[in-house]
Amino acid sequence: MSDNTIGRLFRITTFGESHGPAIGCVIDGCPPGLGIDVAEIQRELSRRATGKSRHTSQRKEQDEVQILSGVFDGCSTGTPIALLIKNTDARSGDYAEIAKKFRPGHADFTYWKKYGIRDHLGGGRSSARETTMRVAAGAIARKYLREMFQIEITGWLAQLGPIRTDQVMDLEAIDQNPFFAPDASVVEQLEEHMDRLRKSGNSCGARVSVMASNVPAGLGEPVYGKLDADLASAMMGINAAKAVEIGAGFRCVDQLGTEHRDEITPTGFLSNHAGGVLGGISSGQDVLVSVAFKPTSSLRIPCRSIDIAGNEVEVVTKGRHDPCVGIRATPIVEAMLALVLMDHVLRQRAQNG
Ligand code: EPS
Repeated sequence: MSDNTIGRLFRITTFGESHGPAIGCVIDGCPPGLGIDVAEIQRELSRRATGKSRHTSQRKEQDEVQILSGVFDGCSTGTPIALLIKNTDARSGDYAEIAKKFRPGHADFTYWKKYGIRDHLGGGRSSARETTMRVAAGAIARKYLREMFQIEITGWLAQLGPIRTDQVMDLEAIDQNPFFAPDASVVEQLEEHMDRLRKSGNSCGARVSVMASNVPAGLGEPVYGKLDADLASAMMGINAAKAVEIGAGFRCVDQLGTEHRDEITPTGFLSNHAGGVLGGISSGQDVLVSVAFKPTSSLRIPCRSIDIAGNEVEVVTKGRHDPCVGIRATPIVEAMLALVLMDHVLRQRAQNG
């Protein structure tokens, strides 16, 4: 399997499977002298972790990150930073029944078609457990962006199933509820929706939005390294992501030019339909991205499928699955935005000084 790396100058290579001994990454290209605080990385990891509420997977992982290299006296040295998290609570027996069957809607079908290897244990490399490393590396990128540019990244759940959660934007509320919802008044409704869904054995989708403020103008490399193209690629690379919008996104189809264009005045732009990117280059406005996550495919509700020999079978998936992967996706989406901005900050410095 190739292409386990993201970034040109700030390069993250992840490795590991959900039910293997550990999961890890190597960060290559981190500038020297950045304070690396394991507690800060841990804080981000705990925001993403399983089992924080009854609405997510009940797998109990400590997600304790070890820094194996690249840090001396609490600072990055400029050498590769290797991070490792041991897997301690895999329950591989849950997957015995689907060892030779495919879950409709899951990567296990295409992994089989491509590699001819069936690592059925916890989804193997296709598991969302891999996102621990995106979040850990993202915490380092985020720190650099904050210290060097005062860039602040904030993500939130914008919609869960049919319920809009962003009609009120109270940024303080986001980390005060298990959904990362900025509208505290809908939390009860979300709880009820998820309780009903969990009892029925079904799953639902979600939309997560993220914003980066204080992004300097000029990030992004036309024509094949556009900032928005790299953002779309990074976000679509998150497990279960099915769509990405930058700024107005698909809404731009309905807009007239007079509405969509963001008028400019001596004191700034009058709107931000562009999502902070014009011609693939950051404009200095907030960068705005939204990601749609599909409903989880691992369901205990029986369905029709085939086995690896092509025979008709019924599939029932056991285990501790998230009924809505979007609930835990906010820290992941934030991390991907941080990784892409970090890479582009270094690329901008390399060419333009
Ligand atoms: C996942 C399935 C579940 C989740 C896992 C992602 O794993 P398991 O079946 O082994 O309990 O718990 O998420 C994590 C372990 C994590 O840290 O995010 C999947 O199929 O993607």
